[in-house]
Amino acid sequence: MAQPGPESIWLWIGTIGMTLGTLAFVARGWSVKDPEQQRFYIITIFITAIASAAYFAMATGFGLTEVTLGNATLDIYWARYADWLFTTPLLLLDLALLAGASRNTIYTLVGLDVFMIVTGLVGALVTSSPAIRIVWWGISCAALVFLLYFLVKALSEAATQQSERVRSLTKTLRNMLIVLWVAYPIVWILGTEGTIGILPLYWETAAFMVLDLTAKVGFGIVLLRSHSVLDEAAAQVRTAETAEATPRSSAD
Ligand code: RET
Repeated sequence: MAQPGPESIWLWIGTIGMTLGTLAFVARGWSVKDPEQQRFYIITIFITAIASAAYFAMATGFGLTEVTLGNATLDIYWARYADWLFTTPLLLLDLALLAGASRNTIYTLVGLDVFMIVTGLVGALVTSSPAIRIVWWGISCAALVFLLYFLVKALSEAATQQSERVRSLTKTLRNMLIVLWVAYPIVWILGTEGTIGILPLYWETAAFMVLDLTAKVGFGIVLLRSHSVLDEAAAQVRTAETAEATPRSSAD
């Protein structure tokens, strides 16, 4: 098993940050009784709890492997992808539930997301040539572009049924998500995985840690900040569901 180098400082900071985030969300959610609100807490708590375990695994060298490419050896933290595989669909679910998106939208987003992470993992582990790795990166990026397109479309459709406050929260979270998620492939291609070697492993690990903490703990803080907004969102989803379930009158 490969041993983490000096970059482990960032992995420990990530472990602590994710753990504190998890504890804060658990403490805040403990007294929440409304099942619709609990749903957002359950999802968000799992997001940071999974990341906290993944960061601990990376900091202690379990999540690290060496990939040999020609005569170069790359240190690849594969545990990131295990983390993202579960946590990125959960982040999308948080946002989709807030917006009251349809099941088909949720399946599409999660499907594209899983495809994006798995093809990114293949790109990180492939040993045939740097060019092939970059092709996998391109495939993964294409999935991200489709994902963001469907996300923006679904959220703007949902906006018509939302109250002003819920719409503004959805918009803030959507903008955070777009900016942060687009940064990941940039760090990847500039970092160890991209083999171009512009960003050394030490700085790449720091960059991913800041992105992960903002995309998970930061996102969770913004989402769970106001219980009254979450209440409004739940009420809107209930109204939409009732309207869908009510049979049309025979005059239709
Ligand atoms: C990879 C591989 C290269 C191409 C693309 C990628 C996208 C990754 C993303 C990750 C998001 C992670 C989040 C984690 C939360 O803490 C896999 C780096 C497009 C978008 C939000």
